[in-house]
Amino acid sequence: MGCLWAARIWQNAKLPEHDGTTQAATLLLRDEAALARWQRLGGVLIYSNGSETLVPVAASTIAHATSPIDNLLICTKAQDALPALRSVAHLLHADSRVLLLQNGIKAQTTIAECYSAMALYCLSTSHGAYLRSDYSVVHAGLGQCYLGSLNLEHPSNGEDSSALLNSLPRTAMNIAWDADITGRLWTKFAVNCAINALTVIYDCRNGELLSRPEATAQLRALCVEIEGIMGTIAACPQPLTLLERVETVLVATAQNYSSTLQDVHNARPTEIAYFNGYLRELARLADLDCPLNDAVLKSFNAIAQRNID
Ligand code: KPL
Repeated sequence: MGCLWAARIWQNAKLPEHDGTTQAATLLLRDEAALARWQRLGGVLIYSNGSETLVPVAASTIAHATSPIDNLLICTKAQDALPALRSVAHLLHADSRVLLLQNGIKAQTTIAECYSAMALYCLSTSHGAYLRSDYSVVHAGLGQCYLGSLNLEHPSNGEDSSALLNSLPRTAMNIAWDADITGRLWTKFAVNCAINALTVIYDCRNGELLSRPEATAQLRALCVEIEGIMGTIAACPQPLTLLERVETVLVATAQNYSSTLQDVHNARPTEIAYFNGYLRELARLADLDCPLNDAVLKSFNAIAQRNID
């Protein structure tokens, strides 16, 4: 996602109709090894609609970055978002904006607590993108993006949302403003809690959760349990017809492998602690039991552990 956004922001800033207020993006990379891989291409290669473009996005390691950051887009996994923000916090200024693109809701909530004085925004996206190789990204499915303010009490919240939208690749990334972005994130979180771990347990494409009777029965029961827990969260839009939403997502993405199953297949860290793990924390806070979610976590962890061993 970081490569896709960097390329689209760079392309947007170069459009003739662009007012020139936005500078092209710089990729902030973890270390010298990541920079060396970027130097082989000298930019981001983007494949979309059957064509391939090398976008000369600049890059720097975080250690060598010195320019103040006006807009910081954090495209890491949920567990890496706070450390990523901390690593560049010295480059932010009073008017900087931080845009968070994480799954779940826990990372965003934690950052909102730690950085309450910062103008924080969240993005929720359904764009399909994957890396073919380092810095070579396929924009596979044109989706939709929603952007909204995370800390509604922050003075920046009075800012014209269209100014922020116009500084982003609004058309290429199909971005719309959402005044209740946290409601949207809670709903997506509930959907991820229902789907992602089960696709790992059944080692299946999303759609198979609806065609395998045992998986469907487990999914249905889990949705009821999740709905009960979500009912205790004031910020979560009510009523949440979770099973219907989940079924709609599973039909629309029937051929896809969930992000968590892709992580497991590629032996990468997953975000399950930020999905079903966080759901368990929420249940505890509300004094609720969540035996089905606990069972899902247990089976998931056994599989993930086997994959690491
Ligand atoms: O968001 C997803 C993910 O894979 O993380 C779902 C909704 C399950 C679609 O694949």
